[in-house]
Amino acid sequence: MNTKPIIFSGLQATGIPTLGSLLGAIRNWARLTTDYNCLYCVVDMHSMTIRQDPAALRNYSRMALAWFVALGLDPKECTLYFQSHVPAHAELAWILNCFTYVGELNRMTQFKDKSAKNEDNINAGLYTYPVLQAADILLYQANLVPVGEDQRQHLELCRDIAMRFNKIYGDIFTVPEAYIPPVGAKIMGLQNPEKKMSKSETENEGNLVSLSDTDSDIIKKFKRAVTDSDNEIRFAPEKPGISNLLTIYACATGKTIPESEAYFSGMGYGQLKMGVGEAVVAMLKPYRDTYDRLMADNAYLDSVITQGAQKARAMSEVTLKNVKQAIGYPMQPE
Ligand code: AQP
Repeated sequence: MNTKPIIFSGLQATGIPTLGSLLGAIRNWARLTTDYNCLYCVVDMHSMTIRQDPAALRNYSRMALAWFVALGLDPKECTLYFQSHVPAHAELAWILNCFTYVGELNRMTQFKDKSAKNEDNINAGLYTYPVLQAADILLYQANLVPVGEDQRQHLELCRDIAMRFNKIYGDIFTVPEAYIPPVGAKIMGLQNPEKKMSKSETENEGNLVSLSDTDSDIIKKFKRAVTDSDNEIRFAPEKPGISNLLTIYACATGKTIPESEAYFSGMGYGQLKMGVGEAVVAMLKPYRDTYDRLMADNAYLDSVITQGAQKARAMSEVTLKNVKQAIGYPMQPE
């Protein structure tokens, strides 16, 4: 039996992952696989909160899973799976909906942001998204949830739901902690460094770096990145564009922010942008080669998907059974 502490995290299959999700989340996931029992999930059920083209959703889901493996998540060391392959997520989400207050959901900033972006489709799923996310995490008794800064509020809600439930029914759920990386927790857009880099932000293509961009696209996007007018390479809140470039450089090279500032000291913005672009291209190269190889190997990917679903189902059923018993559902016939 695996007695290591448990980690759960997920990624939406709404497009090709960005440099933001790589640096803010997936790269950290890979670092945690030796010390933790990790479950990493393509959260295709969450993707339904925004209208999806069925073929594209299926395709993006498979691509996301291939990226997981290419970015260093070894399916022998962790559980990689699709959320929709494990029905317990939806079953627990319904129950947790009944332990979540409308007032709490009204305060979620992501709901407000996403409703503003999708005025013609403000559906109930978008509203209760954080409850499904809580179910994702609590189902596996996760101790730690590595996420970007944008998910902090949802994690707090998940903890509140778990504590509320435990207070009524006893210690059913582990109350999870967020793991938010000290550097890279919020990679900002290259054109709008005041806002997080998001894969669905497609109006201005230069704003995001997608993991499948070509080397020359990446360099071009960095060359056009928004900076400021004082020509001083320094990490500071009043310099969001420069701070974002320094953060990306630090994450891509493994240097600290002060080391990155020192490296570019005395250089101009043009050299900074070029230096960051080249560092990102160099970092992505080996990952991309592996990704291409994996996408060509259907049999291998299918086996990862099947085994991941089996492992996740077995783990999820233990908690779900305890929950059903605790709340008073009639015993299931065997
Ligand atoms: N820009 C970012 N900086 C740091 N971390 C990020 N994450 C996402 N973008 C950044 C983290 O990556 C994990 C997976 O996120 P996701 O793709 O499931 O969902 P998201 O946060 O909604 O990402 P997007 O790109 O903004 O998706 P759309 O556009 O579909 O809404 C999470 O841990 C997230 O914090």
